[in-house]
This record gives sequence, C-alpha cells and structure tokens, in this order.
Amino acid sequence: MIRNLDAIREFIDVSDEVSSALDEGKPIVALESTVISHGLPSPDNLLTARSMIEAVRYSSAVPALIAVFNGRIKVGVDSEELERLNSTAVRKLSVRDLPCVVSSKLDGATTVATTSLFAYAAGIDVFATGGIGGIHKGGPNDVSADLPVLAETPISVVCSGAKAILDLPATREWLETHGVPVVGYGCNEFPAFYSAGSGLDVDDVVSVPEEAARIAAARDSLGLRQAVLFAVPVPNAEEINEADVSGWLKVAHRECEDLGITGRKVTPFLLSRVSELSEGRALKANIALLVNNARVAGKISVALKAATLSADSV
Ligand code: PSU
Ligand code: MN
Repeated sequence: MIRNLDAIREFIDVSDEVSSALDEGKPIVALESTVISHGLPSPDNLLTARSMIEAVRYSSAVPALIAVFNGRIKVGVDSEELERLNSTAVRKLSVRDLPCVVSSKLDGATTVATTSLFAYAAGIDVFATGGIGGIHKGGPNDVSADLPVLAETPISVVCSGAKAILDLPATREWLETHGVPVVGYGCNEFPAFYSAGSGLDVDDVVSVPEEAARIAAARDSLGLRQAVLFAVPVPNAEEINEADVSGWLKVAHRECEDLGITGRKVTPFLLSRVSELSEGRALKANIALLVNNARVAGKISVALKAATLSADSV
C-alpha cells in the first residue's frame, strides 16, 4: 500500500481539544464511527458512543472520535457532529471508498481500517473498537481491508478479537503471517467477541497497562510497521456461550446468502440479525465490550505516554 501521510493530513481537521492534547503530549484514544452508523441500532448507537467517550475520559485520556463530514476527515467529533452519524445513510467508509467520498464531499463513518490510518496520520497511537474485520466464512474471497491496514499501521488497537461472524482461525492465521502481534489483555485465548474464548492462541499475555505499553514501545523501537492488537474479552456478566452464538450465526449466514447480500452490507446485516435473534443479549454484550475496551485503551494510552516520557528523560 503506497501511502503519503503528509498528503492525507491535508484532508484532516483536528478539533481544538485533540489538537491541544497532541501539542501537550497528553494520552489520546481514537474511536471509530462505523460502529455508530452501521454497527448498532439507534438510539443505543449514540448512547454507546457517549459512554465510550466518557470511559476514555475516566481513564484520564482524551477521546478522539473520527468520521468524515463533507469529504473532510474530522479527528475529535463534537456532540453536534455525533448526531449526524446517527443514520445508516452515512456511508461506511473503508479505504477503497475514500477517493469517492472525498471527491463527492460526502459524510462517511470510518471502519477499523480508515480510523487506524487517520489516527496514525494525526499522531494518535491508541485506538479502541469492538472487533476488527477479518476473513469471512465460506471461502477466502471476502477479506476486510482492516487486515492489510493493520499490517502496515504502527498503532495499538484494543478490541475483543474479531467479530464472531468471521472465520476466526483464518483471521488469526492472517495476522500471524503478516506479523501483527496479538496480545491477550488479561486472557490467554483470542477472544471471540460475544464469548471470552475461541480456542485460538495469543502471542503474549499482559495483565496491566504498563506491560501493554512496553510491547507497543518495543514495536516502535524496532521500527516495525505492524499494529499491535490488545485483545480484551467481553466483561464476564455479559458473556454469551459459544453454542448460542453459533446457532444464531448459522441462521444469519443462511439469510444473508438467500437474500444475496454482499460487500460492505454483509457485516452490518449479520450483526443486526444476531442482535435480533439473541433478543438483545448480543447487543448488550457488544455495548459492554465497546465501553470496556475504551476504558482499557485509555489506561494503555496513559501508560504509553508515561513510558515515552521516562525514555526521553534517560
Ligand atoms: N465491530 C463491531 N461493529 C462494527 C464493526 C466492527 O462490533 O460495526 C465494523 C468495524 O468498523 C470494522 C468493520 O472495521 O465493521 C468491518 O467491515 P468489513 O468486514 O466490511 O470490512
Ligand atoms: Mn468485505
């Protein structure tokens, strides 16, 4: 992927709060907007976004929600702009959509791929989300652009693994092949989004933010280009067992195929069907893990800034 960060920066507007935080070297956590426009139903989407913003602040970091308005990238979406994201008419914006959305001056909700790219270009090194995109089930032809971007963007992504709708073993293998470390944060298995465990391994286990920060800092010292994934399991009280999830997923996948749904519509369709079939349990788990991940990301970003400061002073 050929990329000129200076060129992308020309299209970024940073809010006053995030801009001062960058100047002052404060910890900042990027948040994505696709989960708001396409991943959660209204009004839970806006409530969750606000809870994630609060959770980042509670961890003493500055939140930087990212989205695109009128073809301009906004880092640090304010509360009025947030309301604008409360619509599935806002285009889901992955890397391939960027030239179209910018040239037509459209609004766009950023995925893990575009949020990571814009956060990194803006100088933010930690990003919290629910689950990354990956390789879809039923063959290798639907692979999220999240994966190649993570392989080339040196930030820390806090997530609950990849979404359960995906082929988790294939996604896990892809990350390994492309050199993306997967670190369990308080767990020794790659989480399966709604469930804490998937039976798949992680590359290392950490239990406190300082250990996580050391790994991210070592990646930077080594000059490696890959993201580090910090995998945090869904909070205990909201966890759903794998058998339940796989039953709902079978139904959702069959419907997706029968209805001929393809491309960027696949992920939102599967997520919303699983939510309906679970009678709200999946939605509750999704919200709980998003807010928890925002909180953990805040703590990691604080530890990362402290580590950088002490390294500078040596
Ligand atoms: N995880 C969620 N809800 C979501 C997504 C992830 O809990 O809505 C979004 C993320 O923005 C992710 C995107 O980057 O789905 C992946 O979509 P695709 O498979 O089309 O690349
Ligand atoms: Mn896809």
